[in-house]
Amino acid sequence: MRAQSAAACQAGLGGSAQEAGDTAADTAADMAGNMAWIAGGSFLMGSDRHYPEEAPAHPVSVDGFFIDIAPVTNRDFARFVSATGHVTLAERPPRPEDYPGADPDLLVPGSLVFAPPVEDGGPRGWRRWWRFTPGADWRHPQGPDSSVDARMDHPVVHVCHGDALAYARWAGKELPSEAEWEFAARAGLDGADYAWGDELAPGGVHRANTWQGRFPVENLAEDGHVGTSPVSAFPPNGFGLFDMIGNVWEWTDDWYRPRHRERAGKPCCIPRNPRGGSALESLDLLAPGAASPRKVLKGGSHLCAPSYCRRYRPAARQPQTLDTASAHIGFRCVRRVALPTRTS
Ligand SMILES: [Ca+2]
Repeated sequence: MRAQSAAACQAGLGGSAQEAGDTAADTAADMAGNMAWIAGGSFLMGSDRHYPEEAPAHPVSVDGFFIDIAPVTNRDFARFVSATGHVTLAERPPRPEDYPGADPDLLVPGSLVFAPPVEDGGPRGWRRWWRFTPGADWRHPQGPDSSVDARMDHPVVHVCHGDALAYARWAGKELPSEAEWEFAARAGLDGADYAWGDELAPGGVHRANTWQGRFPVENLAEDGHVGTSPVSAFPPNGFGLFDMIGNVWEWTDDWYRPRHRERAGKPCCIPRNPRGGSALESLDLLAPGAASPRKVLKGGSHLCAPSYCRRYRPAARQPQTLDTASAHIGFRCVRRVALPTRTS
């Protein structure tokens, strides 16, 4: 994936106190207008009906939290970059010492861009359609000759986990846990396959930006969008949240583990605010090269197709190394608040 280390990515973290102060007023505005309050509750997390990494479905509970009503857009991210001077991982040259043995020609700033193969040989792995593209970054999502001028309301992409975390800290927010994200996406439809019910396109109407046609060679765009879409292009879910499903995958701050934990045997023992696995558990020891810890992505993207990757569902999840940026990964933020408890 991205030819740079997680350590290098993380080195870009952490807005200064001044940065945080600069955004206080904006953050207050976000709290009022661009975030939604999700009252806490219990729900069935995961699914036993789809991919094995989603199992077992198990009850958990989460406390209430605020969440962005839409993914962070290019307009939002531009404001962050303007205020902080943040340089994303994709814009920085990788350090050779982080990638011993790497082809020097690949140690240049860039990111992964989707490049559909011409021939239909059937899906045989992501390297067939993802291309490391020098000069691709959040301002140039398709490569150096592209721009976001006409995409300011689209979700920002080509952001690694550290870039997302830096934005969240600047905004006085955090990245969601997987449980928070999934609870918000389900919007009370406990156990449903989709964020809007049990039918992918009820009445033939698409409810999210996904892929129609034979992936990866035929993109029929029956939902109206070939690539990413404006974050308000599709109806919100029952909690008023846009784009929880499709358009771009979203970073969470939970370490990936290949299965959920087993169901609690008693109602008393339902996990409250669960937080995924550990960095060690998240390693893919079968991957070529050095193993790198991975966080959970949620929501699927415009590249998820019924014929290839049915991950346009709240329960779906995917691991991603911290230093990976690509044309279909973005994020949104949460804000956790401690509410007073009744003492009388
Ligand atoms: Ca589409």
